[in-house]
Amino acid sequence: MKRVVHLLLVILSRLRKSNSIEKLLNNLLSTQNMISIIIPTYNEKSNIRKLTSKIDDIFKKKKIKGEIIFVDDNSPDGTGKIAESLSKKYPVRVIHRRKKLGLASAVIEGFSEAKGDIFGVMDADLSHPTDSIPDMLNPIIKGKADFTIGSRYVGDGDVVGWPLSRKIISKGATMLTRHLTDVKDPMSGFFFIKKKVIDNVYLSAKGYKICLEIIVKGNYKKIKEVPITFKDRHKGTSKLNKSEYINYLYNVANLSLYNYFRKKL
Ligand SMILES: Nc1nc2c(ncn2[C@@H]2O[C@H](COP(=O)(O)OP(=O)(O)OP(=O)(O)O)[C@@H](O)[C@H]2O)c(=O)[nH]1
Ligand SMILES: [Mg+2]
Repeated sequence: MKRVVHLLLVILSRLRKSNSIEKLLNNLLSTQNMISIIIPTYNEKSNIRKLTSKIDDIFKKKKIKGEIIFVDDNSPDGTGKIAESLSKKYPVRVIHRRKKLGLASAVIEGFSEAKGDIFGVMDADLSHPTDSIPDMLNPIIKGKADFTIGSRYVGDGDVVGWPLSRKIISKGATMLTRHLTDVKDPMSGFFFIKKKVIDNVYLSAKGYKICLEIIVKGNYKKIKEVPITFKDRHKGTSKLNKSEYINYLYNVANLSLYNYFRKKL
């Protein structure tokens, strides 16, 4: 018995010396219900101030412990510097990358730096309604879903300001995912997940539609789509180009193969 007690004391004193217990406790306290919102940016200087202040308002109003992580790809318009200056006033961190490396890889890099236990992703161009953040977080916090998606295609969800051609392309691209998921808006760029949804999940970091990849590969029991009104960007220019459409087709093909072989195994 004496020996066991002695052994325990030795282990405890070692742990204390290495600060492991404190670190463990600190980690548990600091990450409890903390929300990390990842926002990829490329040339969004006219949008990020307003976006940050709107998200911060929500954090304060709803007493959310949250952080915003901008992942900027060395935007020529100086978005990175502005984001850095916002970090003095708001709970903002900035990841600066050396060049334009793509939206999906920016989000993945944001995930790897995030401190929260719930991760959110949204665009910087004010297309996604910050007012919907609480509605998207609630089901996750209450344990009713592990994954919520801001959806243009359920209930009162809507798109404002898109020309007919863009609507048709979006609907067509969504139809191509029907064999992969029942989610009505799997191409949404606005979603929240519990951290564990992507634990040990390899995300390819290619292309534009990271939400679809997480739907196919993630660890979750329940997804909930929350209706949102998506507004086309007012300021800045779109980064969506022809090569992204081709990339998208390539990604859907890849995910289809992934799904096929997973079911076979
Ligand atoms: N870090 C990083 N962010 C990007 C990159 N491409 C796009 N983004 C950001 O990703 C988000 C979505 O890009 P958007 O250009 O708005 O794409 P979209 O919403 O499909 O198209 P529009 O709203 O019509 O412009 C925005 O916040 C962009 O600034 C990139 O290569 N790197
Ligand atoms: Mg946009």
